[in-house]
Amino acid sequence: MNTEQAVIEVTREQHAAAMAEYLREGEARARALGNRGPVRYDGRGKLHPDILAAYWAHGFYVFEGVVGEAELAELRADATEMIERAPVRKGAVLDARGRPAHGREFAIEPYLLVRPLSDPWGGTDALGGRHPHKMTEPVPDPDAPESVPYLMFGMCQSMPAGLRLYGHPDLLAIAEAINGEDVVPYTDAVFVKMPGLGGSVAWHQDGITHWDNPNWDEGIHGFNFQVQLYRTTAANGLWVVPGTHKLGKVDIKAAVAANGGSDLLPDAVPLLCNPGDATIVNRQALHGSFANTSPDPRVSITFGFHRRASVLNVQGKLSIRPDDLRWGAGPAYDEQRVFDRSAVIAVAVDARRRRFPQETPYRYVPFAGLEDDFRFSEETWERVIRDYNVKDLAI
Ligand SMILES: O=C(O)CCC(=O)C(=O)O
Repeated sequence: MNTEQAVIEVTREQHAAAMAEYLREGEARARALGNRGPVRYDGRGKLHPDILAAYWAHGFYVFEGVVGEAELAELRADATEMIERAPVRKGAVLDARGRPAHGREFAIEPYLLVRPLSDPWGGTDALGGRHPHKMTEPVPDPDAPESVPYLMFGMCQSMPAGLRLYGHPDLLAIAEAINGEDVVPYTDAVFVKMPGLGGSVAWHQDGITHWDNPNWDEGIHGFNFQVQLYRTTAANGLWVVPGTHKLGKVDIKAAVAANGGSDLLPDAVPLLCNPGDATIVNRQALHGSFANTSPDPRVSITFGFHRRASVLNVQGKLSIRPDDLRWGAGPAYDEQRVFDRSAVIAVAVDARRRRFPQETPYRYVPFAGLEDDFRFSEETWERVIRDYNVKDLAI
């Protein structure tokens, strides 16, 4: 646990008021960057090079209007159901209404619950110690629950609309443009930031494996999508420090110290989205989010992709399981593991084809010719989807 930082008690209202000017300035910086717009393709049907250039310049991009109304409604319904079926507290088998909590049968616990407005990782050695500074933790209102959902894992098995989103042709085309046509998946998690309750995510860079790799470059740790189910604001949204994906490992403690100990980092910008927008954030970019003392919810469906070369025969150093956030324990990811985890994409593409027959399905090159073995069915759900996240490719 962090022992060095002084703890200053602020109420939810004081926290929101103290952030107001920083939020306004961050919004203005974000709008000036110009790295946002609808998904666009070039004449060959590949992601437009201007978009890629903006992504590599800033380390993130906001794609507007990726998910339509009907799909958004299905995603919201599934996410709401999953939130409501969370165990009432860690280790409980019932939800807040006394019903059986969701997902007790899965190999990986689907929920990470936290104390309202808390920062569970800052200043701890969780997740390879990648969050060295503890964020401000406002005191929750007296009527706040004991714990709230913070992360929900395994959307492809817990949310039918989540599996279909995983096969979205535009999102997979973007993943291919960044990581190559043999792109492989990483993990997924839904970040839940309930109004006045949601916890913070301390400043960090995601990757922990390749910093000393002689072949290190700006894309070696991949990127994460976030698909937003509600409008995101400077107060509840994810913040990124543009360009930091190029810098190697950032000394986060020093950056906060140079900012007078404040976690309101001066150059950061918020990801401002409407419902249905999708962002990409380079996993090497310095990013984080504040306790949600605002009145607006955020539910961000987050899932990442890697270059195949970044994971194949590489030891998985990052443990992202809610009950085991240490690092360094995993075996090297062999061909079979990469194939098995990638098969989720193949099944997702078919699940999506059935729901949205008017779309042109994404053609996932590693499974070309194998489509019939990975049609969406009860059999593939059991073989490929159930407990797929045990095979996540985390680096
Ligand atoms: O959405 C957030 O608040 C945190 C997201 C994050 O840290 C990530 O995607 O790696």
